[in-house]
Amino acid sequence: MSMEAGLHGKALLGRGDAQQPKTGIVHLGPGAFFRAFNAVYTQEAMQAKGGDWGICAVSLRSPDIRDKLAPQGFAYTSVTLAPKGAENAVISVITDVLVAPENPAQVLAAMAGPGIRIVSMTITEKGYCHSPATGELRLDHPDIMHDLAHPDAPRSAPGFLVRALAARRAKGVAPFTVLSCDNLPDNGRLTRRVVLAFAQAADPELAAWIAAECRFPATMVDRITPATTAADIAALAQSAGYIDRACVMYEPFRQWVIEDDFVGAARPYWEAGGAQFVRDVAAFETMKLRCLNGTHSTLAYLGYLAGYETIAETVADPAFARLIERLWETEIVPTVPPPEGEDLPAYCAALLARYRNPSIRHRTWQIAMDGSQKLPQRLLSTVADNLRAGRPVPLLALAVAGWMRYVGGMDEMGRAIDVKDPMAERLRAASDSGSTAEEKVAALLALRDVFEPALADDLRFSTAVVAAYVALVANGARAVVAAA
Ligand code: CS2
Repeated sequence: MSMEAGLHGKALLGRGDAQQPKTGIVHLGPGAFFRAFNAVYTQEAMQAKGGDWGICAVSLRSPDIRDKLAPQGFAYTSVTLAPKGAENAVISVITDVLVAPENPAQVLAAMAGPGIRIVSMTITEKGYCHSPATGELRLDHPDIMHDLAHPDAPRSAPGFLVRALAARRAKGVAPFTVLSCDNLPDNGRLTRRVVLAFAQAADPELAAWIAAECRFPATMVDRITPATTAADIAALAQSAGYIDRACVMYEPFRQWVIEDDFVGAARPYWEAGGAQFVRDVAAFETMKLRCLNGTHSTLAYLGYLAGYETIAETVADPAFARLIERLWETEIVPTVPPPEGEDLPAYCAALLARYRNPSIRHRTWQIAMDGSQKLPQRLLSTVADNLRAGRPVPLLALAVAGWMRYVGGMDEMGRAIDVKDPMAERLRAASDSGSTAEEKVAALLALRDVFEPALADDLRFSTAVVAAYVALVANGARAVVAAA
């Protein structure tokens, strides 16, 4: 039976009589994670305490999600894949979806509206247009160069934020809070830095106003949410009896830690869904980026090379489960100061159980995307901390070597890998420029947007990466992981 046949004769989900809330949030990046996380928390907040927190979602790239959500009145189903079975909820907090490339002026007008108090973002690492190794805005980024030259028709998130803030300032309207919900270290401060650098280049007085008036709280976000597939849509049609092309499916676990620093203290009551408001998010972010995302990326590269399609399949192989348990114990947890109320060994044990959830089909290939943007905060800062403390890093070096093999573009069977990364061409060229393992590793370590000089030049690290790379080529990822 084809996927479409399973949908035959079923009606499309609609909003029913769910009342359209007033819009208080513009959200950049309406992907699966936003629909599984921010929107769900916001619906729960409004159910608990009300407030005008409807969300106008903005896609900075494709019309895809708008085209799926609009015929459904912007309602969709969120599906929690709990071990005891799926739980569905219809989420109806989205009031509109705008597609920036179609009409950037409309997006700017929405962001400048006085009813908007928060602009939140899930635009992934590369959406910040920064250099991943340093966290600085790249003024030579093509979208940033474009946006500085064409301020009324931006393409990038920094371009939209700064232009919309300029419009508010000109009208005498208070700024909105900028809420980054991406997996970046100290994401609030990073966002502030990027926005101020852009504003400084455009209009220094505006930059001073933003620095004084705007707020950029840091957040730690966590919920494993694979991309929605045609099979997910068909399964929901089977069980719920309607078609929902914008449904999302995710694990039961969720954690949202937020720095409570909003312009005019205006925000939804996200506590209703369990959000934790704290003074210092950095410790939570470091724990999550290093313990979760660090091992996720490790499993993605090495698991993909070993021929595994999903994370659950990868950790069902005891050699891989042991690898990440040892990685946590010997090279990750020793670098993570425990955040208040968190027990790191228990946190890591719970992570392994989350990875094992068989209902979550999270593809290694999906997590392997954009490694150049992810490695610094997921693996490399952990490496640097260990080296500073005089500890060796054989397993982190293996993870980095796995990434290097992966971005070389050829799997262990000699088949091409579809490497998705904004630096894919440069990575491939660096890998191809060397003929030996040493030369390939050296060429990749020389990429300054990924590796800081102090790390690239540290022989304890580079020799470990070369050794792991040689072993991966000679024996294959499965055997190397089993021997590690
Ligand atoms: C994953 C994350 O795709 C990836 O790179 O590591 O999206 C991960 O699933 C989330 O951060 C979990 O909260």
